[in-house]
Amino acid sequence: MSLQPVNPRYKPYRGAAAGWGALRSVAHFWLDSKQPFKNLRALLKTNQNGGFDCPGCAWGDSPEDGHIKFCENGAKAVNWEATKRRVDAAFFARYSVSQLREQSDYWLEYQGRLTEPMRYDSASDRYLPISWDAAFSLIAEHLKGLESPNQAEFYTSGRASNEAAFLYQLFVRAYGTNNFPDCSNMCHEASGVALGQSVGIGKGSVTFDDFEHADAIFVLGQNPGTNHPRMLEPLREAVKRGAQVVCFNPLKERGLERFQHPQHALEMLTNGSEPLNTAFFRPALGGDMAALRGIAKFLLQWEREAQAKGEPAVFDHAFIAEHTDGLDDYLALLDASSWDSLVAQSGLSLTEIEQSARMYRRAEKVIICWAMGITQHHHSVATIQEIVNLQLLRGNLGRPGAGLCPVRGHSNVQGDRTMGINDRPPVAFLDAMEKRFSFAVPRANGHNTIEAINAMVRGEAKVFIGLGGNFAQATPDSPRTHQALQSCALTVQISTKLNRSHLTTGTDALILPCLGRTDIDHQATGPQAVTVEDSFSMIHASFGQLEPISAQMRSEPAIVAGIAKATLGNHPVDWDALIADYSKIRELIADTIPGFADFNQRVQHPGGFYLGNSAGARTWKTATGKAGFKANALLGDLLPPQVRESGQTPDLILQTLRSHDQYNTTIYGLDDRYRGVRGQRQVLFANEADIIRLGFKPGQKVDLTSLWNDGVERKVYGFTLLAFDIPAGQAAAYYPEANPLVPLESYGARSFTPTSKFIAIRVHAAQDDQRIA
Ligand SMILES: Nc1nc2c(c(=O)[nH]1)N[C@H]1C(S)=C(S)[C@@H](COP(=O)(O)OP(=O)(O)OC[C@H]3O[C@@H](n4cnc5c(=O)[nH]c(N)nc54)[C@H](O)[C@@H]3O)O[C@H]1N2
Ligand SMILES: Nc1nc2c(c(=O)[nH]1)N[C@H]1C(S)=C(S)[C@@H](COP(=O)(O)OP(=O)(O)OC[C@H]3O[C@@H](n4cnc5c(=O)[nH]c(N)nc54)[C@H](O)[C@@H]3O)O[C@H]1N2
Ligand SMILES: [Mo]
Repeated sequence: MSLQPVNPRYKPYRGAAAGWGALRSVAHFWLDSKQPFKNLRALLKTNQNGGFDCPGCAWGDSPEDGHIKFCENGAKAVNWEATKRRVDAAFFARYSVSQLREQSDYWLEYQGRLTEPMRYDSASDRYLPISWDAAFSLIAEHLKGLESPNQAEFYTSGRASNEAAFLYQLFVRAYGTNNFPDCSNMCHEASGVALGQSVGIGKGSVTFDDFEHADAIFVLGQNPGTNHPRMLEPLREAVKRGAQVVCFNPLKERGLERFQHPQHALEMLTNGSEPLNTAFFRPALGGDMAALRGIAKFLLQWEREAQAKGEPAVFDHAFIAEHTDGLDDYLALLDASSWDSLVAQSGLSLTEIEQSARMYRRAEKVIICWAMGITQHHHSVATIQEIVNLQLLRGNLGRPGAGLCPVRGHSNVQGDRTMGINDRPPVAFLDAMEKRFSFAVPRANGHNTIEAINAMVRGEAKVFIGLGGNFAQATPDSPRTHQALQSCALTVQISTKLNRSHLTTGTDALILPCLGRTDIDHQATGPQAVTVEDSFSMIHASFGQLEPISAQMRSEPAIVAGIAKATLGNHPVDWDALIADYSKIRELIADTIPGFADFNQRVQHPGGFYLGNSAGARTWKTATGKAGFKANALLGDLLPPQVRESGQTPDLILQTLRSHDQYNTTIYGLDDRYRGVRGQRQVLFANEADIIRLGFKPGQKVDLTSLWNDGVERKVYGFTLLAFDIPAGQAAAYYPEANPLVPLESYGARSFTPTSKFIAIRVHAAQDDQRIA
């Protein structure tokens, strides 16, 4: 079946992923930035030595090759940030906050860059200019007035550089709390938790080079064509040299279907494209764990057959004996899992599970990649541990061409965690901070995103500071999150662009405009570089290229230092001296964080340096010193008990995902080219048979409610039904429009990640087509 919306109003996309359509789209955003020529120069510096790290995704680049290392969506991210449009005092004088709240997320960000610090004035319902010093004093006054530092929440979004993140955590811990809710809580948290327990490090084990050696690359729950376009290149190269790319995704995402690379001019001219995947399996939402267990069960069956016949083993017994523990319990669990239950829960047929198991077995070296389709479920930690279990059976870990690859989202989300943005910091990290800076580090766990929202709703947390991001829209259960922010005494957003979080104010509220990756960061000793870490644990420098459009914007490290100095004085460091010269911050990082010795020297190496990965080196920093097979029980029923307790049966199970024209809550445009959607985002993708079964017609407007056992009505209005090639019983809608449907209490076991890919919904005829949520 091809990816074609049945409703004729939506023209399906017939071009290949990337290619001409991508270039047309880039050109559009380029011209729209109002400074196309400057931005072209900037674009050519994306991901180059001496240039800046792309503010798009966290995919790494080959340190060696000479390709131009940007993609369509990276170009959009650059043009979006490097606009000449300004959201300044004059802008805020034109609109009250209530008026701005009426605008769409798309409109808000489109207005341009935030250029000067602003403070909310409730009397006039407007933002008014404030000086930086007065803003810092106001924050300090609030923070010092709290009964306990634990009454403040310090959010981080994953664009913050290592330098900004390190200073931020140093300040917050010196102030006295580990309340670090961050975007990772909603993203790859399950990967960190699962891998930490299984293999002793919460990061991927592979490097870029491994993709050149793998015989099979499994891609689970990820849409690289839109979200990690630069990943398509190594996948395509892999297929060319005969490796298998095996996809598990309920949607036949265009980038995975076929692909042409914009920098291969000849192929583009002939409009050639070739199949990218060599197999495509379409599991039930949340069905991957059962599918993976099924693959492992086949391996076990074949292992026993091989033993009986005296044929070569299927398992890597030497690896298992030397490096792992827990095998027996896991094999017992495989025996105890019935084929019927695995087939029913996976949503795949037994033949499909067997096919994927054969492809897995045939490959000597396997990489498994995954993203949000795996991490945003109730049982994500268990699912990722099942990925590890499978890889351990054949020693597919810690050797060239094999390993684990959680493909990260934000460009420095992995680095922020390395720098200590962590609500559950490891003891060794805290010890190192305490030793180096001589203050009593807070030891109790802090709040993650869910806990922070609850604390604010209950009135226990009173100050919210956001280092980037859009907390109001990225989080689940939007009305409750908005209420949480609004019950604060002070909300502070350190941001590049206007978003709904600025309009969801506490009693007092500040907007602090910061430099982005593309901007030149001038400080006392000259322009500064920052550093980031990609999905492959490569650390590299990033230099802004464009003159900032306002002298009033400050860098993130400078803003953090300003807040810190106003709150703590010159304790535990001389904040101003660090801002004058960021290499001094890197010296502190080198002193406290393993792997960063000689940071300032090593980061000068073209392409950066490799932080190392213990699991990749077959060193297991787990409690037992081994890589663990984890025997997690399969969920009896994917439907959470809280949904069953609601007393209603869901019409559909909804996943929320990204369109091609968005970066998280940043909406670049209203099209989703590869899925054939134009000019709208308020849509519900559903199977045509389901649409008819539920008594509707494609194109009809519907309201959606979600099911939970707490009696709260969660509802969004006026979604257009789109007949789509999607498995029966499933639906999809865009994030963040569908976030009001995600119950705050619906989060992953051990990860606390909202279950954004599994929401039980009911579909109603729209009460009023005009009413848009
Ligand atoms: N251009 C662009 N780039 C981005 C982003 C962006 O918004 N725009 N966001 C960045 C961030 S922060 C992140 S985390 C990443 C996100 O990158 P992705 O994880 O690719 O993002 P999603 O759009 O959430 O897509 C999830 C994919 O998983 C599939 N899926 C959903 N549920 C299941 C399931 O149960 N099983 C399986 N097997 N598949 C499932 C969906 O069909 C979809 O293809 O991208 C990063 N890069
Ligand atoms: N329903 C649902 N919800 C989800 C998801 C989902 O798939 N479904 N995905 C989740 C995931 S994976 C993630 S990572 C989170 C994302 O959550 P966030 O990281 O909080 O959200 P973003 O949309 O990336 O933040 C956009 C804002 O960041 C600011 N910004 C941009 N660049 C910079 C910069 O360089 N510095 C600073 N200080 N600010 C900057 C701009 O003001 C912009 O408006 O959302 C999560 N929420
Ligand atoms: Mo993410």
